[in-house]
Amino acid sequence: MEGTIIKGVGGFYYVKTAEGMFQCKARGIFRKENKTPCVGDLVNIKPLNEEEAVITGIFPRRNQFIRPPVANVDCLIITIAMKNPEPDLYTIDKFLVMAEYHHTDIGICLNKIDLSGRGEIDGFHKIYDGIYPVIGVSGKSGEGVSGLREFMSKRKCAFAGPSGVGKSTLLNRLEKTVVAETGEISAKLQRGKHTTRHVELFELTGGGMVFDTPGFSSFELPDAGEQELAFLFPEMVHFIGLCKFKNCRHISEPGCAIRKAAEEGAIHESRYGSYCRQLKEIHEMRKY
Ligand SMILES: Nc1nc2c(ncn2[C@@H]2O[C@H](COP(=O)(O)OP(=O)(O)O)[C@@H](O)[C@H]2O)c(=O)[nH]1
Ligand SMILES: [Mg+2]
Ligand SMILES: [Zn+2]
Repeated sequence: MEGTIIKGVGGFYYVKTAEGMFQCKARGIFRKENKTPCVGDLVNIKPLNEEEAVITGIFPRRNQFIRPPVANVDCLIITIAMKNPEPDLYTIDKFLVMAEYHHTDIGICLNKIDLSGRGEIDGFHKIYDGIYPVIGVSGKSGEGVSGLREFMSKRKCAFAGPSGVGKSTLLNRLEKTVVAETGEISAKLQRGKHTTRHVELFELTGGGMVFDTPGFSSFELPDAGEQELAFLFPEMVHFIGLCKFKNCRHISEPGCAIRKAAEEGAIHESRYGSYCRQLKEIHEMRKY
């Protein structure tokens, strides 16, 4: 029987199947093979009775994250707030690179549109339209949430983004059975409190599933080489082969097609700026 691991607690895995939920132990051999079942895994189970089963196999994963420990994320929804906290383009682009690195589908969710004007929202569309879907919502008023729900249907999604942008609030809006705590932003620190501690996968009423996690980090720079970074910016990919030098890093090399595209506006300057800054960070990190 096949199912999906939706929760792991105290050595037990909760596996949702067409026949209902099973509380499972993992087959002993996994430990020997250094395999650990993970929330999001598609697994084979062998029922012992109507409620208990043994996980006998783990299907190959689309991707796997260490922090939070989840697998098979189909789509990462990079969430930012229009205000409070102020959006930071470099942080957004780092989350996007992290998502690309894990081969997920990607959407950008602009939350708290109740706090901003049309002009600010359009500014994000100017940068990201044609690269990623941009969905404006208000977790507070509910505006745009039906569009978000539609975007999330048919796949396993997770929200990623800085604290305080409203990820838990949106989770609560989407599905009544999800009970993520929302934290008021601490006035002093201007960042949300960490309130979600476990990892769990919930079904959405409109189809699809959503991971509730303590949060994804944008800080783990991909352990990609400097040459690979441009491949994680989709709008740069088709220029890469056009550079004069094969090992071009797209900074100051003569005949660089990417820098030229940025100068001509075919690649947005803020995206090219994020690329250069992240390349530098990777370079600095590799020095040690
Ligand atoms: N004005 C406004 N506030 C929001 C919205 N969504 C969330 N908030 C508030 O932002 C704060 C942080 O939300 P939370 O969901 O805990 O953020 P998280 O850290 O990303 O999970 C809370 O005080 C929410 O009430 C929104 O759409 N508009
Ligand atoms: Mg939260
Ligand atoms: Zn180049």
